[in-house]
Amino acid sequence: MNKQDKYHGCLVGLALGDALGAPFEGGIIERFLWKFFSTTKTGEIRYTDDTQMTIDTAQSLIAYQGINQDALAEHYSSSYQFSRGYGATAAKLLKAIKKGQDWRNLNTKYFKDGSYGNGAAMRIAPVALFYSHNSRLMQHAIEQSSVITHAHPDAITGAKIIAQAIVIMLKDKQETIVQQLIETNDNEYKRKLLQVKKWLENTGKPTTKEVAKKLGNGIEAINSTVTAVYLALRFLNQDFNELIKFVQNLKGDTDTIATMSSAIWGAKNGLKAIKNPQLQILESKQKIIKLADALYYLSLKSV
Ligand code: AR6
Ligand code: MG
Repeated sequence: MNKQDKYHGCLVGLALGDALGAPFEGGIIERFLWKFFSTTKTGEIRYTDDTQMTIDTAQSLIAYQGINQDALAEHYSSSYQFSRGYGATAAKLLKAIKKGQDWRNLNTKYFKDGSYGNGAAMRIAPVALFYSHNSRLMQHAIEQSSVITHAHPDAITGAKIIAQAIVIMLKDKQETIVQQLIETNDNEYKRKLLQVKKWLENTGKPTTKEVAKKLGNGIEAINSTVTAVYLALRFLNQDFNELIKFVQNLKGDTDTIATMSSAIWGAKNGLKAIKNPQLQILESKQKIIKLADALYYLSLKSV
């Protein structure tokens, strides 16, 4: 499989999953509100904060050849737009940075231990792509990029799980992925990963309700990152659209679960495997492909 196509599949898959999951997110109010923001003026399907922050992460990584925390904080805040559907606390924090405050004074201001939302995990794919050949540097970069908005250990662990899953998908041997994740995690994350192992080993297919109940479908990293890993693995050898259909029916934080699971699925199968008519009308598709290209070439430097 062409490695560069896997990079395309990861980032473009992520954006497409986000745009396709967004209309199904949350309750009646969120779904109603998204109708006003779901397309661009030229009729493309719009992505949410997940993809915007992923693009920000990629651009900053490319510009600085690594994580420059202050520049990244600045980048995240200058891209903030209400219409992308940012998490409530993340929105407050980014607006405060825009007004000139230091992220170091904000990331534990609203919650003592920081946010445990899935906002760090949803934007982590470029870090995985950039550092795919150096796990030690990747772990450090994940911590540095996450802590700007998500200081809580659960949020950082969730980002590490998604990044690790993407890196494994870029390589040839994926059979041991769940075992590797189980070995590198503990507590509630480990418990959920053991559930994933059990489900993948049995032939039974849990329903959306069972998945939401056992793994979660919420905005918290602990209730969405393992879910995304499970769904990416369950649908890994199936059509991309089957994965999306399942996530759309999962309820809860559908756009972010679709974002994270699509990034993992795309890193395994590549962009050429994504057969969905909406791909032709995805906002900023060419720009995202170019970012994936730049990350691909930069990652080769560190081999
Ligand atoms: N204690 C209590 N509540 C918390 C805590 C905490 N430590 N951390 C987070 N929350 P936020 P995100 C609650 O704002 O993670 C969007 O749709 C709190 O109600 O950091 O960037 C994104 O696309 C807080 O407002 O956002 C994601 O799908 C909320 O969790 C999703 O929202 C979200 O945390 C989360 O994005
Ligand atoms: Mg979201």
